[in-house]
Amino acid sequence: MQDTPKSNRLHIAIVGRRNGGKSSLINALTNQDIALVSDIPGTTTDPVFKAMEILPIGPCMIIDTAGLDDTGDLGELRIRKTKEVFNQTDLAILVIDPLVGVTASDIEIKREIESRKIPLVGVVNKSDLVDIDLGVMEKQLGLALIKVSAATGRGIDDLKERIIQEAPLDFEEPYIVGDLIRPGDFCVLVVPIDSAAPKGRLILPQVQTIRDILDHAGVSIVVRDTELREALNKLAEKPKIVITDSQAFARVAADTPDDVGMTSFSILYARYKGDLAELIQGAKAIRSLQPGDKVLIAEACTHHRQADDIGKYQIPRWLKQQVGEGLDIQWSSGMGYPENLEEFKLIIHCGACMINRRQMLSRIRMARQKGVPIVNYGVFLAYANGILDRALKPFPEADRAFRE
Ligand SMILES: Nc1nc2c(ncn2[C@@H]2O[C@H](COP(=O)(O)OP(=O)(O)OP(=O)(O)O)[C@@H](O)[C@H]2O)c(=O)[nH]1
Ligand code: SF4
Ligand SMILES: [Mg+2]
Repeated sequence: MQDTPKSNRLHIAIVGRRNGGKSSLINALTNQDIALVSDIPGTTTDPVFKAMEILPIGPCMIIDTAGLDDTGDLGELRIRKTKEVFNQTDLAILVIDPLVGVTASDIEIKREIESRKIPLVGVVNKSDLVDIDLGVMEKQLGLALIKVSAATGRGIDDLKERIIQEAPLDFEEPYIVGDLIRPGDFCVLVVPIDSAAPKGRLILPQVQTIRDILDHAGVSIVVRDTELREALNKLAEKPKIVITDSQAFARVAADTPDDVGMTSFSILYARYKGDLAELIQGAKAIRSLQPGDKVLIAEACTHHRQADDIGKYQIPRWLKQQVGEGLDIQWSSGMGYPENLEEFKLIIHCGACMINRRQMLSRIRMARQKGVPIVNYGVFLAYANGILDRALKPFPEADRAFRE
């Protein structure tokens, strides 16, 4: 698995004949005009990858593909490229064009997908144009089909429902750090033992990260920030990654050589629990905050507050330094958000250690629905310390989202 880093996003490939409405279906699924549509067969010529959130499925990578009935040498090349896409497909949607019916190329591609054990959802598109006898087509293809219309939106909710049912289970359980390391790699975990550290134990994100490193045959070296430099000097081999508590970010960044990957537990958790690329958008929104704006600091549980609690004191202090006194900061804790979410200019969410990924994704989704950018503590602190740039290097997709 170490050779095929797995993204948190569900990779959905849309395949089928030319002109069947594959690109139109992507636009219908995402409610956006992102894929190029035209009535000329062969409009999409190469696989096109788009990272996006499909409500209510969550973060996905949609892969638009060229039609599989393409002719000539160029056609063959396109078909080969489309088949290569299957190497990174978690789920495929086969689009049947009822104006043409089920064809040999539909049957061939269905067999190809099944032989690769990729979950497959079949749809008959353009149901607004013709009367479709689903039973006959299902028999010809040997696959259950859903009637949809990319043009009118009919059946799109059924399709989403089916995608959720068919999505592989491990989509729910991405790695913490296991996809970034190879067996034997050294991972240095920096855990400051200060007044904020609980007595006699490590906290859950630290423990789970160690477990994930063990599961992937990596080597964990756990040190305080004060011993980091010495530990790095003594190691015979450069570590693959240094993972630090957010609070020690600046010091750890200074002690870690530039060519060693470095990130924080909170950023690993933003990725593990939610959608890092989406939380990066929230970090960017910090820049445009103005006096008078409302900011929500949302925590997923009602934990005991420390003397210099991040949510209660540290983040508000930093915001006030940057934006001035007039910022209207409000807090929420526990399972819900306030009713008036749309009034906020930014939501700053905790690390979500007490809730699962689906719950955190749904909180991100709610924020998005209300048009409010959301960031979490880890991403926020990295941004505030001016080292988000560095902490995102191990994650190319999020890094791109930050720089765009
Ligand atoms: N009436 C109707 N037209 C549709 C529907 N879906 C797609 N079309 C039309 O069918 C044509 C082809 O749509 P595309 O989405 O470009 O099809 P495609 O499968 O991506 O085609 P290629 O990229 O050429 O392989 C366009 O003219 C669309 O407007 C639908 O549900 N109903
Ligand atoms: S990170 Fe969130 S869920 Fe975890 S203890 Fe803090 S407030 Fe609770
Ligand atoms: Mg197309």
